[in-house]
Amino acid sequence: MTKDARKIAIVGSPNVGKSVLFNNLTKRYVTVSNYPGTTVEVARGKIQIGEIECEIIDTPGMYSFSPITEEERVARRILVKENPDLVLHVIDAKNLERMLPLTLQLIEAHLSLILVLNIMDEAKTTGVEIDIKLLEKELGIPVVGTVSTTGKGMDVLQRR
Ligand SMILES: Nc1nc2c(ncn2[C@@H]2O[C@H](COP(=O)(O)OP(=O)(O)O)[C@@H](O)[C@H]2O)c(=O)[nH]1
Ligand SMILES: [Mg+2]
Repeated sequence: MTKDARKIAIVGSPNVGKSVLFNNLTKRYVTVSNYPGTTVEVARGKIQIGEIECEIIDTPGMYSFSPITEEERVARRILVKENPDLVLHVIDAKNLERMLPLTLQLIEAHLSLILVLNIMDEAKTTGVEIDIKLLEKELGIPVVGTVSTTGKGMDVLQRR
């Protein structure tokens, strides 16, 4: 996240911990408002990364980059129209295979991406083992493991 990111968007399917991650990363200046012309709420906050103050956006849940629901349309519009410098794709590490297709769609859309494997605590207890280095190599993007409810991995994420 240390590259020249001025605008960061957090994306991913519902219930993967996007909002908990957002609240971890941004402690101040949070505003929640309806996305223009919709009833979908979007939270925006500020985050200080090194010298740079960035805007960070908690987008509505999306399963696919081809939108079906109003939430997905808003999430897509944020990615396409607001040109974030960095996108954090948050997934539930327990459901890696089910969630990777969206990662690939985001890569194909030429978005600058970090894959956040969240809920690593439950993944570990259910015996899921993920080779993060191998995944980074296969995908060609940074991959970080986190437990957003405890803050684990936030330091690593902010250094990427
Ligand atoms: N065990 C565990 N639970 C998590 C983690 N991150 C989020 N959660 C829980 O997952 C649920 C959904 O989180 P939320 O941030 O609302 O998901 P969102 O829909 O992606 O914004 C909440 O009950 C969180 O407490 C994590 O790393 N580990
Ligand atoms: Mg949320």
